[in-house]
Amino acid sequence: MRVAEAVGHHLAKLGGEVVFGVVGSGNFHVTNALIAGGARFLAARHEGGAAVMADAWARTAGRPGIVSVHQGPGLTNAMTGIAEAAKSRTPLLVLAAEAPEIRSNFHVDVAGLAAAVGAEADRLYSPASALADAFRAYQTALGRRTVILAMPLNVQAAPWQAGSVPTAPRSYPAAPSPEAVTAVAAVLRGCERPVFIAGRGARSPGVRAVSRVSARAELERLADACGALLTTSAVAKGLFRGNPWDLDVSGGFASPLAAELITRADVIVGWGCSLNMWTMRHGRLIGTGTTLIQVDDDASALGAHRPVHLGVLGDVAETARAVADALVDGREAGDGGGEPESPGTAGTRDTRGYRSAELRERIAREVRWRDVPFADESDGQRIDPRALSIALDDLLPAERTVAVDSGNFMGYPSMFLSVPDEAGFCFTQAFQSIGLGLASAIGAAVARPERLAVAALGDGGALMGVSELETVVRLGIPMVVVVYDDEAYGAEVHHFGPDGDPLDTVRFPPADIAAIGRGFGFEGVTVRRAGDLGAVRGWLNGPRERPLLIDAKVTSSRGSWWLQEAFRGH
Ligand SMILES: Cc1ncc(C[n+]2csc(CCOP(=O)(O)OP(=O)(O)O)c2C)c(N)n1
Ligand SMILES: [Mg+2]
Repeated sequence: MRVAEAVGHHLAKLGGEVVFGVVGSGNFHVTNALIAGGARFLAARHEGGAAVMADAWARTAGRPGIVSVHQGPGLTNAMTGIAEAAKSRTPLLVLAAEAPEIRSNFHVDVAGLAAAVGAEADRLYSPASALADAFRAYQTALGRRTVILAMPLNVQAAPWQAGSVPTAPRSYPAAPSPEAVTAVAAVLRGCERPVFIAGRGARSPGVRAVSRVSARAELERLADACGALLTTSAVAKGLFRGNPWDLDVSGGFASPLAAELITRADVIVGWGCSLNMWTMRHGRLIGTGTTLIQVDDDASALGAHRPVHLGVLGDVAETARAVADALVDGREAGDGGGEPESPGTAGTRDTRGYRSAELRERIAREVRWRDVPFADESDGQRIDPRALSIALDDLLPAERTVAVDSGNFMGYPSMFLSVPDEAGFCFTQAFQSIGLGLASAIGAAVARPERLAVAALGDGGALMGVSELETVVRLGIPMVVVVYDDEAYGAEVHHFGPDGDPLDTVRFPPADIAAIGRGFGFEGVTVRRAGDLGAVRGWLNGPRERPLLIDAKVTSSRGSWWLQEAFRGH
């Protein structure tokens, strides 16, 4: 057996269940061995798409993703997706063939590429060490890292030499210190209007990246014990769906009521949340005099974006559990022993501070963007993106996965479409690249095939990632692709338009994107007014044999309000 085959078999055994990729000679054998070992292989049409699909699959499934690419251009094509995954701390293993000979056309500096985007680099060093090398790389990925494993062609082709194969070390969630638990409990005991902001670390906590369990139950129990309202960063949207105290997303996407309540908080606790400029609107969501606490299992995250009064190093779920124990019966961390309390037994403060009956009703009435009044600017030729999004929210089944590309339009689907839970929202925006939305929807759809995948794209992002339309059709995914088509790089138009700059470089003539979709095998509809959405209803009620592409010609008279936040950032 060649090393390539031994590595593929080994990775399949370690847990490689789905592999996305584009196969060339350098990753042919390793990919086939993964398949022979039981993994499912899904071919993308561009390595950028493959990397994003694997990232989105990992986020949605809550398990590490694998992507397999050819040497040289296979890897460089994948780099944007790898950068997105690395910045998002997605557990992702990139199997990258490598031409080790420096004069080869295919040679690239793999470690240099990895370092450039914040990914980890590892390598199959020799036939004797190859399995241990692959194992180490996989273990690194499990620790919420994106790892590029260079697989030199000569090592891959060598006969495999059986050697000892390490077994996985047991990892434990990081427990917070007893002093930190006492300090957080003391702040929460004394406050009146606490707000919890849950981020990526609450959605798929550190060592639990291998399972789908979020920290929702622990956070809700603690929130009940101290009377906190609940909100999330954009990437964790949906985490508290159904909780009456859920304010949905904090930051640029926050509704007026959510923003008001967050700003009036006397304590904000960020749970596995970086509290960055997006989530905190450059700090403007933090009221003067608000105590800011941050809990994270990564010490370097504490205080990285905002100065915090109290930074706690610890796993989100472990810390929330320990603080709730301390609040409920004065039990302090380390007491251990007793039976764990089930959620809901922590005693509630539904009458204190924020948790009044009036506010509960107000949240139910006002917190969703779609319930915020607006003047519909649809003009018969173009549909207002808010009206479009609300109509789609009504039409699409609740069991959906929404994936959103980047651009001026991005807030409309993010804010106006509800999602069933945190796995129902896939937001690959850490690198702020356009063109990732469609591949994100594919990866998420493969992870949750029972949910209707909805890819929300701008016309720019849609045409940038267009090759993966064929992948949707080939894989038979019954997806809805909705293109918010303003015939422009709207973000740039609204960025520079007010300064009177020429905009010819960022405006485009109309493109019949519905026809482009039909060319790939989609059902394609053009929507200019609400009445045109009947075709969408028809598709939803039909057999959904082909995926649906909606080219929505949207109004674009002004920049979106959340984009103003982005312009402050660069
Ligand atoms: C790969 C990449 N290239 C360029 C940009 C700069 N950029 C940000 S938004 C945007 C326009 C996107 O256009 P579209 O997808 O139509 O969305 P819209 O802004 O029009 O709503 C561009 C070019 C980027 N973020 N990523
Ligand atoms: Mg556009």
